[in-house]
Amino acid sequence: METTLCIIKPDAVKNGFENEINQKITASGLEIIKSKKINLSEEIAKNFYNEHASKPFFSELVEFIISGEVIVQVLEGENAIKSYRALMGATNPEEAEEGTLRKLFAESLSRNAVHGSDSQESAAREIAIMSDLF
Ligand code: 3AN
Repeated sequence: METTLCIIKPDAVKNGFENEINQKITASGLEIIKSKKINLSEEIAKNFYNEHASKPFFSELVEFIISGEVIVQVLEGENAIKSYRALMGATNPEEAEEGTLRKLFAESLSRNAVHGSDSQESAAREIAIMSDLF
C-alpha cells in the first residue's frame, strides 16, 4: 500500500467540483484516508512549493494556492502515486487526456484543479508538511 498527497485547488473548490473529483478518486480504487478543507498559510504554501522557488511562476503559484479554500487529502492504495497522477492528467489541461481530472475540471495551466505528489520522496515530504492540519 502506498499513500500520496492530493490537493483540490481553489479553482475547483470555488467551482463546486469537490464531490465529483472525490467520486472519481474513489472510483479509481483509491481510498481517501484524510481530508481537510482549509485556507493554507503563505508559510506552508512556500514550503510546500519550495522545489519551484526559482521558477518564474513561483509567486503566482503561491498566491493562487492561498487565494481560497483548498481540500488537502491523503489517498491510499496500490501504486497510489502513479495511479493518482494518471487520474489527474497532464499539468496543462489542454494536453490532458479525456476523462482525467484536469481535462474535466481545470481552468488553465496555473489554475489546474488538483495537485498530486510526483514521487515517493515528494509524497513523504508533502504529507509531513500537511500532517498538522488533519
Ligand atoms: P504537476 O502539478 O503536474 O506536478 P509541476 O510540478 O510541474 O506540475 O508544477 C507545479 C504547479 O505549478 C502546477 N500544478 C501548476 O499549477 C503550476 N505550473 C506549472 N508550470 C507552470 C507555468 N508554466 N505557468 C504557471 N503555472 C505553472
